[in-house]
Amino acid sequence: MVDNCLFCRIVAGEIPATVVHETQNTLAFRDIAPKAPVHVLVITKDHHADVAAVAAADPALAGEVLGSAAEVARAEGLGERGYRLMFNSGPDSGQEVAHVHAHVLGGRPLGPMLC
Ligand code: IU
Repeated sequence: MVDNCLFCRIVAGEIPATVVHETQNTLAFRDIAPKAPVHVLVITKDHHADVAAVAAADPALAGEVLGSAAEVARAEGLGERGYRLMFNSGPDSGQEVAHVHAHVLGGRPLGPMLC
C-alpha cells in the first residue's frame, strides 16, 4: 500500500466504494463521477502507477485486469452492445489517480473516441 494513494485506501477498506467484482488480485468498483450509464474502474490490489508499470512488473496481473474488465462488462449487460475499455497513463493522458485502473464504459452509444 502506498501512502496517500486513493485507490490503495479503497483496497484497504479505508474509503468506501461500490464494489461490483473482485478477484484475488483485482477490484472493480463504480466510478464516483460516471461518464456513461455504466462506468466501472478495475484496479490491481497491489499498487502499480499505471498500465505500463504493471505490464512491466507483472504481465499476468495486467492480463488479469483485462479479464476482470471483460467479466464486469458481461455482468453489467454490455456483452451484446459492446463497451469501451480505456487506460489513462501518464500526464498527457490526464491520468488523475496514479494507481493503474481500467475504465469500463458503456450503456449508451459512446461515439467516436475524441481527444
Ligand atoms: P483517471 O483515468 O485517472 O483520470 O481516472 C480517475 C477516475 O477516478 C475518474 O473517472 C474519477 O471520477 C474517479 N474517482 C473515483 O471513482 N473516486 C474518487 O474518489 C476519485 C476519483 I478522487
